[in-house]
Amino acid sequence: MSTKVFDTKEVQDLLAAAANKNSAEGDARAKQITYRLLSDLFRAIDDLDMTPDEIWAGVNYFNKLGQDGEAALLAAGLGLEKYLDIRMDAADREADIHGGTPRTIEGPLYVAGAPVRDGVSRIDVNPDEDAGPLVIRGTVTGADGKPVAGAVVECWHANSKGFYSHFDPTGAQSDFNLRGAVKTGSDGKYEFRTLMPVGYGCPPDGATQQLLNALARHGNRPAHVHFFATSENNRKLTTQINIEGDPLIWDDFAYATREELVPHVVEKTGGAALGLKADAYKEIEFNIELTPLVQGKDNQVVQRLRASAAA
Ligand code: MBD
Ligand code: FE
Repeated sequence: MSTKVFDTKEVQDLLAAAANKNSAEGDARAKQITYRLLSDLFRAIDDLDMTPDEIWAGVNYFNKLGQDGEAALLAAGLGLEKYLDIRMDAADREADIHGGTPRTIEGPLYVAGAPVRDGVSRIDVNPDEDAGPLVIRGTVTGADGKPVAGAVVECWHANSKGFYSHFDPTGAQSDFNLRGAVKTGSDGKYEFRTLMPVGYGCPPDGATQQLLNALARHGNRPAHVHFFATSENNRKLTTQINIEGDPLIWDDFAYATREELVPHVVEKTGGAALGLKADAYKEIEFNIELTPLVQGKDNQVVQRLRASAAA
């Protein structure tokens, strides 16, 4: 069908009515966004001559996406979450904010409420035969290069099957396994004693993987560890590191890799004295440089629905 109806009065009136554009009531921002997104969709339907069958397939896809609880997973997989990072990076440059450890996406699997320890936390609660011991440690510094005392570094990552506690379909993990929080002392140092993660893969029967299949894309991430770093006088940092050597580092379905976020993995011995499960272990030094508040405010605190639990 080559007929175009988008620009007709009938369609334009329909859009305005659907978004209640000409009323003073309602949430002005919700109306603005609804009107714009619906307009863009209507225009795309016309331009691409989308069929009713395609539209209903799409509508039903949203139902499955919700049933599967995967809307935030799809947001990561379609680059929407990365796009927000690109915009925040650009906003920082525009505000002349430079330096600091680069941000990268939070992803959908954070759980609030991990117990906060002083300086060091051992976070492998459950044994994991296939995972070797890993120490991740570093110093939190401010823009002045000095250690930040009282910073809270949180981390969370997958086990050797690529599953996260609280979201593990096998039910094998205890609450807060491989999730922790450490408060820095005056030296700014933090340390997590844990086990080496393996990369995540989207649920094979889920809505996200279904769309990725249609696009001939995979739904896998390289092995990685997530971080939040918060402190009173700096902006919150949301970031991740990748495990050096993972073949998917530059083929992440969620586009979270950044060159500065692939620290070296160093082979060490002396794990027994640290209480690790083997004497030989791997160590990653990941120093975290925070950026100052903007006019006294942290403009990096993102509100989104997050799981939480009591430790
Ligand atoms: C993850 O572990 C993750 O970090 C992202 C972004 C998406 C899915 C699973
Ligand atoms: Fe993750």
